[in-house]
Amino acid sequence: TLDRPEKLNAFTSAMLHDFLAAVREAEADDDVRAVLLTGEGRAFSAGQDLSDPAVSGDGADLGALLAERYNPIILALRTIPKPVVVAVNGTAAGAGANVALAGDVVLASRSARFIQAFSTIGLMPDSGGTWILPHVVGHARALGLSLLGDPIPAEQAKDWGLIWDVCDDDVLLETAKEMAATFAAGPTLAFGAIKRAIDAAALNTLDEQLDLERDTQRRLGHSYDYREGVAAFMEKRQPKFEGR
Ligand code: T3D
Repeated sequence: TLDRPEKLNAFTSAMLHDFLAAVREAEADDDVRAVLLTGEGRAFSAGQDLSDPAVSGDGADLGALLAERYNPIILALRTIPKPVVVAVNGTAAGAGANVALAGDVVLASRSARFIQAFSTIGLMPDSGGTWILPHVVGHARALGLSLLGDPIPAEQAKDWGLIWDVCDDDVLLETAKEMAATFAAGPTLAFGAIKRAIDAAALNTLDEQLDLERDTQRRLGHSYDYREGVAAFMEKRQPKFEGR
């Protein structure tokens, strides 16, 4: 949980450091089989803390900030081979929006809004924004969102395919927790393979993607969870997946 509600969970350097450490810890711990990311208070995150002299002072090197903090977080969220559920509990602006969009299943409260706030302070979208936006909403909408920097409500984000679903504010967290718990009891190796394949499809040719499916499915075919899934189906019972 991003927990700096009095500043709308704007990212400080320490928060970004801890965030990356937490995702890496979740990846390394075999007992962790799903991740749930949310924010405390009325915002998910207002992005980079603009009051930090390291980013707003003379000679600030924003490239270094991205290289050392944001880019590793985006890559860690995209490559952790476990489902990442994001519960966007309110405003998600700037890097806060793009960190949220790096999740696998993004749920948003009805009152949430997404803002590519970068151009309003003289920047361009970062934290993967210029990659994910054209991929998921297309060229025209990616440019409109990025150039105008206007907030878009959760419902519109869903209609545009930017997020998975919208929930009433009072049930968002419960819904997200249930989803994360369902994932945590699921076939973890298959989930990791699905993430990797869907992401790879953005760059692969059909030939390459078919090869990836062949090789990955071969590996999954030797997993305990596949044997259990088939046995459960044949025995007309619920599978008990173990993530191996
Ligand atoms: O720059 C680099 O280092 C490179 C990396 C960039 C990545 C980025 O994320 S760039 C984009 C940074 N974020 C923004 O530009 C958004 C700035 N915030 C806003 O535009 C507004 O706060 C919101 C639209 C998100 C919400 O507006 P509102 O009216 O609901 O709340 P508020 O009153 O503006 O904010 C509440 C408090 O949070 C306020 O503090 P105060 O006055 O009560 O003490 C405000 O200053 C603080 N806050 C909000 N966003 C940030 C912030 N403080 C520091 N940094 C913020 N980004």
